[in-house]
Amino acid sequence: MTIMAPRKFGDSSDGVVGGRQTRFEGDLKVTGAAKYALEHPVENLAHGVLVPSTIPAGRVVSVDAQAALASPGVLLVLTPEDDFGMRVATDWGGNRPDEPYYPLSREVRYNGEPVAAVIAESREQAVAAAKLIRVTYEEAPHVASLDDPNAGEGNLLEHLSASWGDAEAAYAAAPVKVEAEYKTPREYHVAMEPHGLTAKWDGDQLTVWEPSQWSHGMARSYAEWFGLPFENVHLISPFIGGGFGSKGAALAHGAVAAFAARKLGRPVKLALTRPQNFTGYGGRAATRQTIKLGATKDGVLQAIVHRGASETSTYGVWPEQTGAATPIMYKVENLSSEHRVVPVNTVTPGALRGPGKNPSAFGIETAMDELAAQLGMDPLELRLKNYADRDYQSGKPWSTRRLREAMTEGAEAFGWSKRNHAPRSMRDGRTLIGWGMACGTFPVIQAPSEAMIRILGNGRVEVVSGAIDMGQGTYTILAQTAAEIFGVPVDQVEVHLGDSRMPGSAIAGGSMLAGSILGAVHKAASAARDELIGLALSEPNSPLRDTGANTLTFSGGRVSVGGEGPSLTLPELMQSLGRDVLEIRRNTLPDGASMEDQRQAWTTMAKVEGPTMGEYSMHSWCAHFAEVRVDEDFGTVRLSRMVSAFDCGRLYNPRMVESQWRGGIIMGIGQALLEEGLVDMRNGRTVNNNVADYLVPTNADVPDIQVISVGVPDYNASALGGKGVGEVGIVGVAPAIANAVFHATGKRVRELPVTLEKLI
Ligand code: MCN
Ligand code: MOS
Repeated sequence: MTIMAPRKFGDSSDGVVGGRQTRFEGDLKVTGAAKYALEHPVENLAHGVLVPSTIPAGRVVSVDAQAALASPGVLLVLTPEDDFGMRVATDWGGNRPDEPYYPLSREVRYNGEPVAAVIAESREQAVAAAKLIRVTYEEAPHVASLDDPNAGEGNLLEHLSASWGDAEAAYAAAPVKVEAEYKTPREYHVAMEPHGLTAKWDGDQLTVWEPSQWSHGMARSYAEWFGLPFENVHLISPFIGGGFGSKGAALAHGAVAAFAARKLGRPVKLALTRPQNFTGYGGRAATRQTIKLGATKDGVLQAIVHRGASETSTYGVWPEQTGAATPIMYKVENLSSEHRVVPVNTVTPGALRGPGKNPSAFGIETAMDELAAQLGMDPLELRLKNYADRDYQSGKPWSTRRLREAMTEGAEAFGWSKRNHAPRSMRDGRTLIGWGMACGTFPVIQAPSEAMIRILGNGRVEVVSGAIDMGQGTYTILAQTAAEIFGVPVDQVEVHLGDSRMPGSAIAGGSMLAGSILGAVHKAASAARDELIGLALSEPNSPLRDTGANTLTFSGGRVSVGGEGPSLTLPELMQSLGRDVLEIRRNTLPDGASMEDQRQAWTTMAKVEGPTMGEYSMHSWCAHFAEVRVDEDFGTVRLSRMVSAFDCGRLYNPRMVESQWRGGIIMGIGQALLEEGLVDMRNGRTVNNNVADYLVPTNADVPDIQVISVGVPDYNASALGGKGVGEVGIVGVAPAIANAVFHATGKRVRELPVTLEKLI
């Protein structure tokens, strides 16, 4: 499908990098023309549904499928008995065990794990038949959650520990101390578009229409499962209805659908039900952490001691790093931070917007508020007093850190100076008013990417990349970049994304895509422009040939010598050059990178670089200011105002960025006040596994949110000077709101979400 620019363009100055161009694919989405994975029309479809386990631990003894097989329309029932002939694949590439893979497991490791699947002529028939499947289990003892008395202390992850100075001794000697435990529950992505796919085989070629945050990485996993060359898998994902971390990897239901399609010789569509979305991919792990802060009487931090833990599954390790933000927020000479993972009977938890940094910020940013309260000090002043002049963990200087500006400009816009710092000091009748603040951060992650630019004879400029737009604005910023380089309006650009057969790209994850892919598109487009200039100045039929110029200007849709003399539109230039198409492909790997380097770069995480790989320590930063209104009698909390200031470097499109920040903040509101996966301790099931009972913020829960940019371009962070935007918005929101609730009520809630029963 061709992705066209919106019909309305706003200002022409919007169509360049840094402009406020409206969403490029917006028309297609609001008119329904955009096709999401499960809407893709495929002939002769069969429909699959999963049968989830109903016990949390044990094994499948037998599956009685007789009644299901006799049910109308049923084509196939799959059970752990089947010989799948598949091999284990990896999520991120790298070494994998040479072992068979059973997407339907005989071992049951969590409640909801798929143990059978039914494929039928229609979805309704498959659903009806699935209810007739009888599974006999041998149940084993289980550990339901982090709160289970049998959960234990878990396993220390050395590589996530940080330590310098002598934190325990400095804490013991500090005249002012705070110590507290903070907890966050399981949280879920609840993207509007649920998980699901259609898989179709043509001989040994597999096509998969599936929402994806990483077309190349997921295609590689499918190839690994079936022992195919990467090229044989074609994963198509032009539109995604939200991923938030849940759509970066190929999952068991994808394996079941692809296997069934091959076995039946028919395309198979398999959609997870909303409850199955809670177990198809893990949500954010529940965490707990203890923080001890030692300070002088005038509020100079002496020590931070941090001990954290998060849930993982019994078969995989996903650390939700409670110490991810702790070591880099403040200047401190003595720090010790440790993180443990505690295996329980859950699906392996996973990435959810701002993994690690998010619960980590809840800990350290609430603890700082507690310290400020104990000192009788303004929490803003406490933070400024302990401002980290460098990264004390890596010892490296910041590339850019405008957190001071974020704090002061955010405070100014919020009116923070009018705050009476005593708790319960502000009210409006029976409504207590509280003002709270907290900071947040997210690392700059970099990865190589590739892009292709095609200039057609009719003057249209095409940008082609396997990169993903799940709503962040990838289409828009790529169109702006190409429009700027060729000096054409955005409606002369087409963008093609979301396809594993297109040039390779960084994952739409870790807030790394924009910086990575823009670098590649900028490089390819600049190279294409240079090529055009060379041809225009040398080809015999080019009207620009005898100008004697050594370069040309692309502006206002025309190519000229610095705006003087003869000028041509792109179609005129292409015609004079006798060219129907000019195609240039470039990547951001070092020159001369081998094919193997390229394969690794696009299909694995091998070439991803963290925030301190180079000379500097690079991160996005933010400061949130929240106002809550708490009903004194009922304990209900309403967020009434929010001001957040960010340093994300240069903004490629402030309109998209503001939407990303607000989106992150809104998820943070949910985390602060509503979201909580409730585990039934008897059977390890997440009870509220649907969008009626798992509460996320609605419009009525979201007040006016003012967002402010204080960033400056950071050319260490990316080729065009931007830092990550997609995740930092959520980080620090929950502690800002919980700190506001403390200010309103005098009651400290250390366990999210802040619900009324915790206040009364
Ligand atoms: N941007 C910009 N200037 C910058 C950086 C980014 O204009 N300096 C804008 C661009 O519009 C870009 C967007 O912000 O498309 C996000 O860029 P970036 O921070 O690089 O993040 P990614 O493109 O890698 O997107 C992933 C990120 C993550 S990890 C999650 S989780 C998340 C998020 O984006 N999930 C989202 N934002 C989401 N937004 C929507 N609508 N849906 C999701 O599932
Ligand atoms: Mo985002 S949680 O890294 O997809």
